[in-house]
Amino acid sequence: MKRYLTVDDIGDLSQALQEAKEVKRTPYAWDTLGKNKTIILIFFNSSLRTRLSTQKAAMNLGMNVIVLDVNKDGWKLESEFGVIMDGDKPEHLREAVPVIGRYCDIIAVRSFATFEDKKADYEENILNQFIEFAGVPVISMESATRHPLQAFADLFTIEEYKTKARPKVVLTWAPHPRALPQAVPNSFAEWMKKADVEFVITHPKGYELAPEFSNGATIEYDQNKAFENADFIYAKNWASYSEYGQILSKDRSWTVDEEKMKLTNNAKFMHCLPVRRNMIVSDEVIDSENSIVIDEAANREVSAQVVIKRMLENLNQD
Ligand code: AN0
Ligand code: CP
Repeated sequence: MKRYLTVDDIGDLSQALQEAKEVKRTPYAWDTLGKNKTIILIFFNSSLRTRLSTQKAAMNLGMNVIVLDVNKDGWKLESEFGVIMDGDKPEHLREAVPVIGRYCDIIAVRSFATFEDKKADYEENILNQFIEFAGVPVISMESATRHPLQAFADLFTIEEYKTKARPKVVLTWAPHPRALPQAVPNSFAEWMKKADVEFVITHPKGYELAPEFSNGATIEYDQNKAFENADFIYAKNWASYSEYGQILSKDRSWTVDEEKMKLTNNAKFMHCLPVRRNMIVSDEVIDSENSIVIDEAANREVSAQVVIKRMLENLNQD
């Protein structure tokens, strides 16, 4: 594996899930695979889970780990081409990325959508410069349009908890005070459409995901109807795609609460975290026995380890 950006990079899903199971059972079975290999985790945005789980996964494989918070350390990095660099950014990605690639064997990067320019976000302007100029494998730790380590962990968690062959999985929009990216729901949709699940997305009008992600999924605008018979409720806020980056609603009737969970088939509650209580989900639901958010977050270590392990196996072959 040379890059990990979308669901296509993982290949066969059942094989990936099998590998995840093995990694979870014996995390230290490959603890010399990464000897004398270095991974850098570069953050343009905040993180708790991604930073810790990816670092832990790399350490399980015996790697050296460097973490760079671009907003605190290093120079501010320019990403536009052809600009006169007379502003606050002293260095361009065009130099910084290949330099980092000389020190490290794998680069993992987090760079959220800016919501300033829909085209630049959906063309993955920053991530693509890493892929083009790094000279080493690149892992997305959430890009402008996708969060593939999260979606892999989510599918693995569903696999662990499902009680029937083809569970009903509902992705529901929920209110939030700030404009959040579409990366998490985009990736979740991308993965669920490939998995053996009945997949339904519910959101208010105006919150349609980009067609490349929503095509093939069932869209149900009535949240109560969507919840009927659900086995998994996956809550997430995102800002509008059509009115790009706008908050069109903060309607708290979309908050996942006990009344709504009663409509389901005793569904498990999932969220990628961080979550705002009593905006996205009520205290009662997230604190209930049906909430699996902590196990879901724990599985981030597993998905990261499968991806890094595959990259190391590939590097060792070269
Ligand atoms: C981010 C998002 O919605 O994309 C990260 C989630 C993993 N969330 C926030 O910024 C609160
Ligand atoms: N779920 C997730 O990616 O969390 P962090 O933003 O804390 O990394």
